[in-house]
Amino acid sequence: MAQFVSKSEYEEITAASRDARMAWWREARFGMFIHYGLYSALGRHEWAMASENWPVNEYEKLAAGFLPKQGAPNEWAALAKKAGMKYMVLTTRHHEGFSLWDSKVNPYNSVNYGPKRDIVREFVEACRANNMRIGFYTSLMDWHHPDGGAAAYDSAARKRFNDYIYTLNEELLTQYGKIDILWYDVARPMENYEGWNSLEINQRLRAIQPDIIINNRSRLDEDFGTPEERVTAEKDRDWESCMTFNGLSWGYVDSAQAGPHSYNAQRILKMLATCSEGAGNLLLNIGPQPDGSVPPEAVEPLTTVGKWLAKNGEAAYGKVSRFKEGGGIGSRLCSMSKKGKIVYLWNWIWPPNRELILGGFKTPLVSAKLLADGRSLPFTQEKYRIILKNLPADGREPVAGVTVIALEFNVKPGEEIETQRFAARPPLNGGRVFE
Ligand code: H79
Repeated sequence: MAQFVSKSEYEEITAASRDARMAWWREARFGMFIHYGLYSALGRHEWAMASENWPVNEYEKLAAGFLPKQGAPNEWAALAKKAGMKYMVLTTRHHEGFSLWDSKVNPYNSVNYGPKRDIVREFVEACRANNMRIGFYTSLMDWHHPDGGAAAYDSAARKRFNDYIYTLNEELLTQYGKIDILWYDVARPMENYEGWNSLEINQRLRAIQPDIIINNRSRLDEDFGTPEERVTAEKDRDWESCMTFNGLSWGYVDSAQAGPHSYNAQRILKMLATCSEGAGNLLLNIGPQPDGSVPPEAVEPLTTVGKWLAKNGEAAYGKVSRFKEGGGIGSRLCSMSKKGKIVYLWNWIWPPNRELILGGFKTPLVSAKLLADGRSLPFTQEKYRIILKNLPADGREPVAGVTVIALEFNVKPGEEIETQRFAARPPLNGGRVFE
C-alpha cells in the first residue's frame, strides 16, 4: 500500500501539476454532460426514486425496461462534436445506484440487467472515435446500497461504504484506458472529507490516472469548482458551470409536455460567453430518451451553436483570461472575452444606428474587425471611450445573430490591456467579478 501524504502536502503536490493537467480543459471551454440511467426510463427527473419515495425493490424493476438502443453513445458523441464541444461527462452511476458498467462490487448494473451491455465502454469508445475528452460522473450518494444511509452514523457501515465507493471508481479508472475527468457529485451523508476518506481515495485514484482532473465535490477543493444551474465565475480558481438543457431536470423528461423551457442557440451562446469572460467552462447537459436517443429539442440549438463556433470559435476556445477590473466596462450590448491582446465582443443586439460605444478601455486600440469575415471597422478612441462607427448594415451574424468583433489592442508582451471602470458609479453586480 502506498504511503499517503497529509492534506496540505496533497494540495501542494496537486497544485504543482495543475497547470499541466488542466491545460487541455482550460482551452476546451465547452463540454456535454449526459445524464442517463434507470430514471431515464421513468422520465420523471433523476431524483424520482427519492422524491417519489420508491421502495428499493420496486425501483429495481425499472432495470428490465432500461434498453438503450445499439449505438446510442455514438449519437451523443456525434452531436457533441457537431456542437463544437470538446469533452463529455457521463453519469456512470447516479444517486439511484445503478452502474452502467460491469461492476464487481455493484451487481446492480447494466451488464446484469436491462441491456446487458457495458454502456460505459460504449461511451468511452464513442468519445475516442469523435475526439472527445472523457469524463466520468460518479455519485457519492447511493440510494440502493444498504450502507448508503447508515454510513452517516455507523462506523462499520461507513468503512464498507467508503471501500465500495473507492472500488467503483477504481474499476472505472482501470478498465477503460486514459480517463480525463472524475466528476464527483453529492457528498451526502458525511459532512467532511474525513467522513468520505477522500484524501486517501483521491490519492489512490490519482496514482492510477496521474493526468486526471477532479472536481470539487468530494469535500476537497481539488482542481475546479462546479456552479450548478448558474453561470457564475468562481474567484481565483478554475470553474465549470453545469447546466440542464431545460432548467427542469437532468434526466429525461418529455419536453413536449413542458412549457418552452429548452435553451435556444442564443441562450447557449450567452452562457458560453459568460464562461469565456470568466475563463470558465460550460458543461451543458442532455438527458437522452429512454432508448438513449438524443432529446430532439437539443438537436437544432446544438447544431446551430456548432455552426456558429466553426466560424467564431476563436472568441471561446483557447487561453482566455479574465479582465482585472471585471464588470462595468465595455458595452451591455456585448459580452467580452479576452485572449492576450485581443478582446472579442460578442454582440447580442446589432445596433440599429450602426454604432457601438465601449467604455473603460485605456490601452490604445489598433484595429477592430468582424471575426467572421475579417472586415475592418472604423473607430475613434478618446478618454476611455471607443466608438465603432459605420458598422456594416449586413454585419449581423447570419447563423445565430451573434456577431463577434475582434478588437486588437496595443499591448507589449507581458502587459495587460488596461481598463478602468466607469468612475461615476459602483460596480453593477455587487462587486462580483462577473455576473
Ligand atoms: O446530477 C445532477 C443532480 O441530480 C445533482 N447534481 C447534478 C449534476 C444534484 N443532486 N443533488 N443536488 C444536485 C442538489 C440537491 C437538490 C435537491 Fe432536490 C433539492 C434535492 C432535494 C431538493 C432537486 C429538487 C432534486 C430534487 C428536488
